[in-house]
Amino acid sequence: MTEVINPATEIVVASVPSTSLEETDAAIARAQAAFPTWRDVAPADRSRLLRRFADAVEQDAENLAQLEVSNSGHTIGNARWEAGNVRDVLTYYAAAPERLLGKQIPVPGGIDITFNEPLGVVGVIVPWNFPMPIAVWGFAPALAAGNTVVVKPAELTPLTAIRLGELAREAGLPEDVFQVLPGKGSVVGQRFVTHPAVRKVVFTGSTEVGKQIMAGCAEQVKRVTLELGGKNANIVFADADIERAAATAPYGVFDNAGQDCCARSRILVQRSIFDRFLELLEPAVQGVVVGDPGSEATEMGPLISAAHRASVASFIDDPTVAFRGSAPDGPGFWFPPTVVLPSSPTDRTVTEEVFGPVVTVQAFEDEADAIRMTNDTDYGLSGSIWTNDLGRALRVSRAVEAGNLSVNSHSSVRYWTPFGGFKQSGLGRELGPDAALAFTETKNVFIAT
Ligand code: TAP
Repeated sequence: MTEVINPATEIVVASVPSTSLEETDAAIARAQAAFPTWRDVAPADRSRLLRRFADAVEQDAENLAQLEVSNSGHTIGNARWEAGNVRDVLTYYAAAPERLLGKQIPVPGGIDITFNEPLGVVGVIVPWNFPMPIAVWGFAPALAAGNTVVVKPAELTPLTAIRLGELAREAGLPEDVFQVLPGKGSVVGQRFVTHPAVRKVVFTGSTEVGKQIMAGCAEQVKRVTLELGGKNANIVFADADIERAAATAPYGVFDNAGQDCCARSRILVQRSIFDRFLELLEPAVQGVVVGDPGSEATEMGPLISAAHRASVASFIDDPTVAFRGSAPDGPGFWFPPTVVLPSSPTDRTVTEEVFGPVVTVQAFEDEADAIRMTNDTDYGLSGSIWTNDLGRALRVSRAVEAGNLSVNSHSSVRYWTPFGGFKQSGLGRELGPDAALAFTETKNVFIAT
C-alpha cells in the first residue's frame, strides 16, 4: 500500500494498493484479450461509450476537482479546469472513429487502399504534476482509435486516475478495455516497456526517465510518444505592451507552483526596458495569492512533496534572488514565488528545469540575441513572445526551436491543437486533430484487377 499525502497539510488522505508485477502482467493479458472485440466495435458505438464516459466525468467534475486539490495541492480553479479538460478531450476524440479514414490511391493495374489499424494494448505512464489532463491526452485518442489501454498514474497522485477508472466502468466501457494500475514506475511502468503485448508506450515525465523508456522500447522497436521537460523562455521585446507582459509573467511560470513542463521559467527582456520591466514585475509577483488550494482566491498552492521542495531549494543561491512573493508558514510543502537575476548564463537556474516557482530574468540586446538565448538549451517545449510587431512575432516564432509558442499570451494547451516538444522535450505530438492517428499503423493493400 502507498500512503497518499495532501501536500498542503502533510496529512495522509488515502492508502492505495501498489500493483505488483504479476498483477500488471495479468492486466496486460486482459487488455490484449479485449482488443479484438474493442477494435471491431462499430464507430458510432465506440463514440457513444466515450461520450458517456465524458458525461460521467461531467457529473463527477466537482468531486474529481476536490480530489485533485487534496491529492496534488492544485488550486480549486485549476483542478476544475483539469476535470473539464478530461470531459472535453473525451468528447473531442469521441468523434475520432469517424475521422480515421484511409485513402484510396490511384495505381495502375489494380486498386490501392490504406487502413489505419489500431495497435493493440497501449500503456500510458503519467507524472504527478497534471494527473488528469496528461492521462486523458494519452488514453482518449488511443481508445478512440480502437486500442485497449492500461494507465499507470504517478505514485504520489493516483486518486483522480483511480476515480476515472471507476467512471469509465459506470459509463459502460468494458472493464478490460481501460484499466488503471496504480503502482511504482520501476514495476508497472517498466513492465509496459518490456511486455511484448504492449505495442505503444506514452510517457510523460522527466527527460532522464524518458531516455530510459525510449532505450527500453528500442529493444522491441516499440512505438513511443515522449512528453518530457522544458526550460521555456518568455521573450519581452521593447515594443511590447510592457505593463501586460509584466503583469502576466508570474502566471506564465508560477501556475501549478511552477510544476509545469510549459512554465516560462526564463524571462528574457530587451535591455532598453529591463529596469522598467523589473519594477513592474516585483508587485505582480508579490501579488500572487499563495495558500490554501481549496480557497477560490488562491492562485498558487504547495509543491508536491518535501523531497521536491528540497530539490527546488537546492537551486537557490541567495545573493542572486531579486525578490520573492509570499508563502504560508506551518505544515505543507510551501515555496514562495522567487525571481532570480542569475550571475552567469551557466547558472543552474538558467540551464536546468527547476520545476518549481523560480524564474530567472536576463537581458538581451536585439532579436538575434533573443533567439540565440532562447535556443541555448537542450529543451524545446514551449515559449512566449511579447511584441506588437507582427513581422517580428512571426520571424521569432519560426526561429525558436520549440513545439508550442504563444504571442502576447502564455497559453500552451488547447485540446484541438497539437502539443509536444522539439529536441529533448519529447517525441511525437499529443492532442489536436491527428492525435488518434498516432495510435494506429498505416497498412497499405494493393488489389490486382
Ligand atoms: P518522472 O520521475 O520521470 O516520472 C514520471 C512517471 O514515470 C511516473 O509515473 C513514474 O512513476 C514513472 N517512472 C519512473 N521511472 C520509471 C521507469 N524506469 N520506467 C517506467 N516508468 C517510470 O517525472 P516526474 O517527476 O513525475 O514529473 C516531472 C517531469 O515531467 C518534469 O521533468 C516535467 O517537465 C515532465 N513533464 C512533461 C510534460 C510534457 S507534456 N512535456 C508534462 C508534465 C510533466 P513513479 O510514480 O514511481 O514516480
